[in-house]
Amino acid sequence: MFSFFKKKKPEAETPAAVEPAVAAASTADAQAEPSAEQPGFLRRLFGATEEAPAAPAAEALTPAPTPAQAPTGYEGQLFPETAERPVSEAEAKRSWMSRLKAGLAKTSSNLSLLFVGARIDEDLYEELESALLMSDAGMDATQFLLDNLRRKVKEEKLLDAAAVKVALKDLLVDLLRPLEKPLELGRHEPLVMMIAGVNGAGKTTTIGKLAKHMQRHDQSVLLAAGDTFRAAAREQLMVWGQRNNVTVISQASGDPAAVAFDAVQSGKARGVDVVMVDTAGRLPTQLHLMEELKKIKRVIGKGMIDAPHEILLVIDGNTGQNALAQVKAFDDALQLTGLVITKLDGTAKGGILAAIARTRPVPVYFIGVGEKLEDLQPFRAEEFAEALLG
Ligand SMILES: Nc1nc2c(ncn2[C@@H]2O[C@H](COP(=O)(O)OP(=O)(O)OP(=O)(O)O)[C@@H](O)[C@H]2O)c(=O)[nH]1
Ligand SMILES: [Mg+2]
Repeated sequence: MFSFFKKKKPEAETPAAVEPAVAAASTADAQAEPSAEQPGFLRRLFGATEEAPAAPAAEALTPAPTPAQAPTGYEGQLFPETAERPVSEAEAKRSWMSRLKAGLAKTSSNLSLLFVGARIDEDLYEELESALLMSDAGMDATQFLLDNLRRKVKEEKLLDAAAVKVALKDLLVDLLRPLEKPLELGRHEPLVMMIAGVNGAGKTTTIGKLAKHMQRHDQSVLLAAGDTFRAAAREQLMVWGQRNNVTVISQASGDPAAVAFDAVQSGKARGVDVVMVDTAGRLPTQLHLMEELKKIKRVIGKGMIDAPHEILLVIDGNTGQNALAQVKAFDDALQLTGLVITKLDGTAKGGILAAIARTRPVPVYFIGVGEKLEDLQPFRAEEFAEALLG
């Protein structure tokens, strides 16, 4: 599922030091990007299906030093390991669809059951309206879907409930399709990603999962422990980084912007493919903390022109309509490039994606339906609609 075009990696550079390196690389050098004409330039896409997943990268970055006192309770696991057995693309897709369906079962049962033996009348539209609103699709998306459904039913003279259900699914695919966008790797060396969101949304776990997916695809990754607010957060990432051979840049200084800057410099010096900057959870109403995020972004830009290249907002899929306020506030503050929606497993609020599509269509790069590595996958409108109304 997580396959993409690969390019031949340049000579591996194994860093000698484990200390966060603050390299004095000239920004002009670091900014030299491969041009589209260069034969070696390859667009590597997450979510493309051209190639099977590759073996993990042979060369490893120096792991982070062990914290003097590793905290108990984390045991280095940001998420439980899955069995690392090779699976075929078709098998991976089948298993993802079944987990997506299971995860969205609460949202989908409220919708799908309405169609069982139903007559196409006003009652059905009313029930559909309630079910969509209950799934947190919001007034606007609900109205939009129902208006179009009524028109389609009339135009296509649909008479049975199953056909109406298919029509609704098609409309949902059309609505959600603009949110579908693969994460494109290899555009910058390194590709710098900043990850933000409210407390407990799943930011750190998502970073861990993405790092593992990327490593499996021959990408070298460096993490910045930018959550300097919770001491445990830094340790959590460091222990995890050590276990998984991922360098984690961390500072005791408590300034997340400085950590992010160091990580970008270090990423450039070490020639890593991806730098991911974790940040502390915060509410959009905590204005000083939103200012802090802007500062982190600005300072990353000082480390590398045009960086951060990706600014992701992680949203808890259980949040419901408040997720919209989060998208708006974080987008206004940071100009988001993408969303990750976690914890769609077990929620009855999967309709939130429809609301996002109508009100603030920031691309959804990944959705999460569980705590395992394989439970985070690229978002595809067709699969999502199929899981809800298939
Ligand atoms: N069920 C489920 N749990 C998830 C998913 N993604 C993350 N979690 C869990 O959510 C909890 C919080 O995750 P974190 O990654 O620590 O969240 P965070 O946003 O970094 O939290 P703070 O740093 O405290 O703001 C953890 O227990 C994760 O395992 C998901 O898709 N499904
Ligand atoms: Mg965190």
